[in-house]
Amino acid sequence: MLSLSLTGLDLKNPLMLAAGIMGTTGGSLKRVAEGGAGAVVTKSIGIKAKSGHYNPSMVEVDCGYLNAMGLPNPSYKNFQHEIDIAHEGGVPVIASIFGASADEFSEIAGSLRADAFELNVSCPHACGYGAQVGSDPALVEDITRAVKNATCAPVWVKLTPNVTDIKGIGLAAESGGADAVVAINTVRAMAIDIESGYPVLGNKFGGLSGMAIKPVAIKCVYDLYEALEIPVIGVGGISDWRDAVEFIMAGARAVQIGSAVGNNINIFNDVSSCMESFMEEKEWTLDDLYGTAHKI
Ligand code: RRO
Repeated sequence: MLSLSLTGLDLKNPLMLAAGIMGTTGGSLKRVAEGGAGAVVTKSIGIKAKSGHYNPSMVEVDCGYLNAMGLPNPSYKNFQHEIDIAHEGGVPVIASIFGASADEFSEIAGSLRADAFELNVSCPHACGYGAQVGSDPALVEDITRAVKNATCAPVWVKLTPNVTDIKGIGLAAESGGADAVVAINTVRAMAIDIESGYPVLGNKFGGLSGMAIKPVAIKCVYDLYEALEIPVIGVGGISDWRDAVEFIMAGARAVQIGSAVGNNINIFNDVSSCMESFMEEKEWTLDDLYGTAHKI
């Protein structure tokens, strides 16, 4: 009932693990796959190994989490083995990758074997990477085209909400040949400790995830659905099945869950079984839910 084909991948359900959560080792990705996810996305992987920003790099705030991990990763040169282990979970494994240029992105995509690539042009606190490249439509188009030329796997582009016009960036990804866009990465944010007056995060500022950002993400998905031909994958603050349904009604073909996995590793099984009961009761299919909010 929940199965679908997305950019040529067969998924048993439209629920995926978002990049950045439990995605650095094959063992943790496999564990999430076994907990019912339709696909899993790795932590973002770059050219060189990076240890990330100074701690504290993740803190809980009202209705969410603030992070400035700083793209810690082991380099693509040490990562294929983790993807291969993750595959034992029996669902598609998507490699999230980042780079400073089209050449860096295509070097990684041309070397790793994964079921799809998710291009991270949206991390809000990465000097020379992420949103710094992903706020320029021309660069997004070039990077997407270069990766499409480097791999036969589907290419998804993960967008930042920290721009005036997310549709323009989505259209640039589509022009570059993207098979889908993913919206949204974290929202640029900050917290200050009032005892000391110091910013809480080691990096001073970071990205907000979790329930607080869901309405921001819903609006981005809604706008992208209207502007683009390619599928939109929704992410941002999903914590239960109702949120997943809301994203699909806004125009998401599939959704990703990140922060909420920290509280419940079996959230994918929970969300899919509740979604199925709801759809059975309403006699609705995924296609009936898809984009409903645009039809009124
Ligand atoms: O590693 C991070 O600090 C990070 C990344 Br790559 C991202 O895409 N989004 C985010 O909030 N943090």
